Amino acid sequence: MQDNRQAPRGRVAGLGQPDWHYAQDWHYPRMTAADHDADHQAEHDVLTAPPELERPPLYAVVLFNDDYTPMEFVIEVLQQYFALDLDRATEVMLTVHYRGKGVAGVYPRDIAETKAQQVNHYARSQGHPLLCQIEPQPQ
Ligand code: TYC
Repeated sequence: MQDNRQAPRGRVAGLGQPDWHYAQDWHYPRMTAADHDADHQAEHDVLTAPPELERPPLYAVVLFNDDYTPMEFVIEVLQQYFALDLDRATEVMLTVHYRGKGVAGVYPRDIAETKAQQVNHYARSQGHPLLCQIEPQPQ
């Protein structure tokens, strides 16, 4: 194991002592030979294993059609909350308009829930009935 410890160099701000005065008072506790052995031994004692990571379950954030929310507002929401470009946002909005619902994005549960809540709050704050819900994504 590499030992990167160093004594502080240069003057200590505000105290005005020369280097040697400060340096001679300063030390870490000295490492014994046994400490060194223990350090090296420890490296060999660590068992490593491949990380056991699983992908989180995914949820679709779904928009539902209604007769009142303006198309432009839905497009704005898709761009702002789901980072769709104008063409893709228009496509998704038209899918919702003609087919009744459409997927705005797919995320882990917490993120999907947060986005759906944000969209519903924003729509309500602007006086629109636009509805956004999450649905488990078939894996
Ligand atoms: N049907 C709405 C209209 O004709 C547009 C609309 C699209 C509303 C998508 C909601 O999720 C929606 N103004």
